Amino acid sequence: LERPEAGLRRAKPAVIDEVFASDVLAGLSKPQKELPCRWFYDTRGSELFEAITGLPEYYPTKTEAKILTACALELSGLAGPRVAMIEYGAGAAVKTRLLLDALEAPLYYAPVDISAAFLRGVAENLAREYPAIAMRPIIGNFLSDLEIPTELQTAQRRLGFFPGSTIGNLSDDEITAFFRRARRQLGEDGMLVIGADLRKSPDILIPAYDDSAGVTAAFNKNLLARINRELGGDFDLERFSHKAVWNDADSRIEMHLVSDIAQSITLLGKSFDFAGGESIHTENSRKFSVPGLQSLAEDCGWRPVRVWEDPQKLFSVQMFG
Ligand code: AVJ
Repeated sequence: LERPEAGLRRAKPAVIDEVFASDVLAGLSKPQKELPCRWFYDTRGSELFEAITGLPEYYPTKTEAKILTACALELSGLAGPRVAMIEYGAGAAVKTRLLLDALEAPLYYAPVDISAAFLRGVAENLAREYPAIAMRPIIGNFLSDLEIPTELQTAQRRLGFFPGSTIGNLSDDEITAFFRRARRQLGEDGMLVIGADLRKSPDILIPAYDDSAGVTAAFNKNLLARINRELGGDFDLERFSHKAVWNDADSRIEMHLVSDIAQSITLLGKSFDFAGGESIHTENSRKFSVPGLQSLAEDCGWRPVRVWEDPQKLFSVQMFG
């Protein structure tokens, strides 16, 4: 993908991503301004997320890895030999290896991602480490219909893997659409393993999304920096503040960027007004109860097979069949 030069600050870049532009213009035009969280992950955003996963306050990544380490052999026994593993929103390299190491003679690994370049890197690295597993990267959005290579049907079973609580970014409608598609793609005897964050005290949740080193704040604000870089915006990052709030009714952490003062910003020839204290809603990170996620899955033709949790019940790995 072509990326405009960082040096063209405040000037309209020569190359713009039309989808990004229309998402930003639409989101900033809503009464509650919002930006889709999938735009967090440019190069800088991906680096910042990587840094978040190592923060002492951010429990999800570490906890999920511990659970997967502990449950891998049992999971492998339930999945059986010679599976094709399909990873949705691929790139969780550490977790992928935990499963590939535990599975009995897996035949295929098929990571799904929108970035062809990223997928090439993932497949090349893993091919070296796992010469016996055929790599079949699938370019596409896991939220839309994907072509699953028919070759994968020759495996004993298809095993879907959706780690990292990415499911927490989705609405109920998106989750049920995902479950229904996954059922079609993985087949009636397919299985699905999902990493889902659990409901817990805001005393644990808030610091996880508003860390003392300010990395999550930088991650959130990078979205404005990206708009400046790629869409020629003039957001003053000093005049917006990161905020993480627990929305108990909807069982989710919300991230916002709050305008410290009344101000106007311009991008792509349009101007947007902010009242002092007005926010842009940038992310929902849902926290599930085990029965809550199970009932969504059951509505879409999946049966709960097994749930693994850490002793503190911070995070869950849930298997469906
Ligand atoms: C990558 C979506 C799982 O919701 O915890 C981390 C993203 N946002 N800190 C999450 C995120 C702020 C993360 N997910």
